[in-house]
Amino acid sequence: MDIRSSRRGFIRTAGLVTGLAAASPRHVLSLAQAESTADYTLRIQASAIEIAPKRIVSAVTYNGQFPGPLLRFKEGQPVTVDVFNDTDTPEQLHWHGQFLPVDIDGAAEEGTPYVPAHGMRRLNFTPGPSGFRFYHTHNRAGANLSAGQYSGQVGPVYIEPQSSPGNYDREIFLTLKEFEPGFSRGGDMDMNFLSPAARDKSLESAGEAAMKASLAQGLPHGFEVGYNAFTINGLMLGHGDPIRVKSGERVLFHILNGSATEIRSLALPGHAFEVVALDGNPVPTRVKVPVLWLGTAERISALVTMNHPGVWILGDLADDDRHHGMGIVVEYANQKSRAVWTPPPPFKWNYTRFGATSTAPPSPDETIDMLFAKQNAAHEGFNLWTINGSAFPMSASSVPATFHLNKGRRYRIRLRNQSDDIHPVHLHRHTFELTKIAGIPTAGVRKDVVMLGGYQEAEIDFVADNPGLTLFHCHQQLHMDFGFMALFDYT
Ligand SMILES: [Cu+2]
Repeated sequence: MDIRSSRRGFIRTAGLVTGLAAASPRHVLSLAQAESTADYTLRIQASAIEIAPKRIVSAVTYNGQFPGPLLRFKEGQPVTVDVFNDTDTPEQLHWHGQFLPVDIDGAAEEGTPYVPAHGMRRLNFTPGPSGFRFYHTHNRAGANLSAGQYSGQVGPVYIEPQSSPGNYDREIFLTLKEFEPGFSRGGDMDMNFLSPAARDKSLESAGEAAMKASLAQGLPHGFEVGYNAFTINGLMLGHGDPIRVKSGERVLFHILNGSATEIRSLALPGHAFEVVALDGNPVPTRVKVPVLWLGTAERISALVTMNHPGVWILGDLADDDRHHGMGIVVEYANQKSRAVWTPPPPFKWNYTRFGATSTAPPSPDETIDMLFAKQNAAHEGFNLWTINGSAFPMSASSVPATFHLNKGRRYRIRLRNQSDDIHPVHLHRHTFELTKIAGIPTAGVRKDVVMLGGYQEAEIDFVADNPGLTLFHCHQQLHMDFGFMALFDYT
């Protein structure tokens, strides 16, 4: 998927395609400009994607492929990206994990202009910070399971640092993503993988009481989303080429959870992942782990030394999801057996392992409290989500900011989860530092998404250094679309 080597060829090809599509003079003008200087061209279009032989799904994609093309930028070097929208729906393209101005960032709530239906936007910006980022649609989907991130609008970004990122033989990008979504009334999946596991008793009793009261009124459980097809780089396990490796090779995997709603895990039998970066940011302590866990929109960069020859399944721990496609074969040279899966040893995912061992974070100038709560099935059968008692309005009109920042100050957000769901919460246009996870202090792990466990607390710190409206939300599409969002502004 690395298109850097053929970038000129790629742009020429895109030019040919746009030439064919240019039906009106308005398009011809903008397309002529586009061909002259854009570094990359992305076309949002409805496409058929073959995720396994004769298993073809319809999805809105970037450039007709899933995932979208890998975009390689250089930190601090300005780029031009042309985004064409061939669909009937105005679109938002969000540059997840970058420090960009609001007119580029890609969120209507912040005021980014839409890429108009059958129109285009030319984006000029300076990429950063370096590391593994991604781009995806920021449209609301609501009850429409072909919209928003349920579609195929996800692609990786790698921003090369000004200094060398380290020693490995090659890089492989993997995007994890489900297709064929459907609604269910199922209860929540038991995901007991986070450590520390300590639950806050007051959050738990309040959340349980609210759920009991709702069920006592005769309401069913709110809708959840499930999937029939699971893919890595758009292919179900067993289809497409395996990852071919040689004994002794050091492979740097850049793994993106591109799911709209799901938390994913990965293991490679007989191998360890040395985690070098979380959400694209180098970790203070590199740790070897047998399993990776990624909430929606999280990224992990991990080195694997290929020292266990055979043919293996790099796959999700959930048997059902793996059997429905969530995996990819890793094949050593001169090995031709059937791909083998063996479950990894019991393991809990703990962000604080990757933290700094001897330093403490600076004290914040101010602390912001956020309490997250669920109103079961309260909105046309969907769960409604509130932050400090308020659900973000679902209207298209602009909404005033709830939280106010002063430039240069360091803020701590105390996240408290009064529900039993795990929420991968995301802050736009800034990086935050994890400072406490379920009561355990930590420092030095810098991220833009963090999974907040059911009935748990966490603290994240950030410096207000990028003025403009800034969106905060749960990255689970079903949660963000039904209230779980808030805006920060700068005063
Ligand atoms: Cu959530």
